[in-house]
Amino acid sequence: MSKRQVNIPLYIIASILFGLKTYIVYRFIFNISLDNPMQELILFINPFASAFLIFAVSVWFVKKRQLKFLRYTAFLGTIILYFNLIFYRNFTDFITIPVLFQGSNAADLGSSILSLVHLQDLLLFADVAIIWYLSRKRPEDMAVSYRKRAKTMALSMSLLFLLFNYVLAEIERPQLLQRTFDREYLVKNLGVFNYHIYDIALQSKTKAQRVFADGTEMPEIKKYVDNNATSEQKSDLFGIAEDKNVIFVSLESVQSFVINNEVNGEEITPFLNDLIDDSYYFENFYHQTQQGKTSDSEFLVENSLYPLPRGAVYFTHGQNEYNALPEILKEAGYHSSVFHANNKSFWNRDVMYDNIGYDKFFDVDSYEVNEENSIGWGLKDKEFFDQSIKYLQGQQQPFYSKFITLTNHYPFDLDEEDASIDQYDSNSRTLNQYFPTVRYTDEAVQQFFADLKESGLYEDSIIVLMGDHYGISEFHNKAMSQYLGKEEITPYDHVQLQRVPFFIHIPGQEGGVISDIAGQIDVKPTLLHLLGIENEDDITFGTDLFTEDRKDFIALRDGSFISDEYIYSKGQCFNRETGELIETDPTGLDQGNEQDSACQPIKEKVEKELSYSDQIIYGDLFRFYNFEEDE
Ligand code: GP9
Ligand code: MN
Repeated sequence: MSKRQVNIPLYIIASILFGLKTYIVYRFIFNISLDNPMQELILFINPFASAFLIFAVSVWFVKKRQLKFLRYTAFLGTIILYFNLIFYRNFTDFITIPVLFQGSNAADLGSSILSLVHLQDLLLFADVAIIWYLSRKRPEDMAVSYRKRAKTMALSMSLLFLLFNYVLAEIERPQLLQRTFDREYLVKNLGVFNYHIYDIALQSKTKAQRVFADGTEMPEIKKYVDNNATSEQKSDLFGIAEDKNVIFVSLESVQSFVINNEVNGEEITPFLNDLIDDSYYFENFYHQTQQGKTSDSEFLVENSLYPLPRGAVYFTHGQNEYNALPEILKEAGYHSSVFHANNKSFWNRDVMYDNIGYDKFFDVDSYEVNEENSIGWGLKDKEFFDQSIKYLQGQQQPFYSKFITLTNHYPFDLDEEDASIDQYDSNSRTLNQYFPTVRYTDEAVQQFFADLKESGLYEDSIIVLMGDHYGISEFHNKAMSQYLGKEEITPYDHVQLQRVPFFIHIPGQEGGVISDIAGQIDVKPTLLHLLGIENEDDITFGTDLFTEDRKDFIALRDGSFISDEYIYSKGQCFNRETGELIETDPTGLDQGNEQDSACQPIKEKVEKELSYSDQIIYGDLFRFYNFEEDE
């Protein structure tokens, strides 16, 4: 071969080798689930995009430094990858900064570290060895000295490559970064290195907000909740379910409009409709979730605090101090658990559940999931309940167990054999598909009730069912108005569509339909009340739904609200009964009639309440508050 052969510069070789290695690790060592070809493609692209981004920086250095930079970044990158690998072998999760510095995890790793390190792991350093070798043996061929334009070109290429990766990821998972659903999704879509950068940025923001809080805000907030929310009154139902098991079922995306309603002349939820007859059923119960969707609804139920206006509080503030339902129940002798056949890191659940005192999380690894028994997001609900019963029976009693269903999740895919009713016919495929999937969930719950009875658990339990959030978004308003037989969906209708079913089924109790306004914020005080657990020092923004003396509004997370008389949304104030528009711009400033505004006084209370709740979370204020002070 002649001496004039074309040399491939080391930064390119390094990008290819390191990218390839990272891909192999993602694909074959991390158990990353790939649901479609697009995900496969993204997973293939991102290791190379990340590697090229870092290594291409080297072209800006002088030749000697260039090679040094490549050697050390390849080594450091491998170390980071390797630490994640070790962490993954133990926790089946990726490293997140706060968890890494959390004493218990580090200790856990420490004791088992030897079993997590394998001899063949040395292979992971093969590319580093090649890079070192080449840079030492053939420094002249390996380094480049580009002109400025070529350097800029290399940089632009690497950024373009990253952008391309990000755009594909956004197509695959809209709002990936804003919503932060799942560490695995982030790694899958952006790669482990970009994920770490994102995680560090997110955690720094959280930390910075927390630093300036000193607890002086607490007395004012405590006074507010004592006056407005936490009621000390006890209804006749106080303690009615004392020492009973609590089985809480979160109904994925089930909204109230399907209850006692039909599609193509068929009942949509026959089982739930019948269940109303021997349960407490709240027909004006609203979800109060935002971007954190299911996890926001869980947060509301566990804490009676509001989720955040942006992002998922489960992710951003999963390490805060809380006084959550499972912790309170533990004090009362309860064992608590969650059943959900999804990846445990989704919504950061593994971290959050641990923090708020759940004893056990039966995640996807506790279930047998295969092609036949899954659809859409995973295990079908009927299978899910079926496979859960044995675990439920094995638990120490009394228990608090939360079940999170999954099948009725957007885009509402369902196998033909599981559909008992026909789809709707409109321009929205989503709405059309929604009805048979809701019916499927209804049937799954019916079967669960039967299994509970058969297992003997039913009599000693109360069963609570709640829709987690809307399933049909505003995008489908046209189809929705067709279905509801309305000309259009007004902001008033939109608020009313945020109602989700809420049932409290106490075997042996007749129950009744309750029309008072209610929300997810009220679940925690209500359950504690039924279980007869006094919790006077708690700070909750909700109230027990069975007492007379209740706060007079339900705040939605976007600032809309529902009061006995009014519904307010997007600057418009409506009569709650008739839906008639009373005023726009309720500040009244335009008309100079501030005093007469119907919605303004409540709007101010709502804003205050949401801001108090946000302050607690951003400042991690509960670390300054002693929940057992007066006991
Ligand atoms: C994921 C499940 C669904 O585990 O809770 O999440 P969602 O998108 O409804 O928040
Ligand atoms: Mn959900």
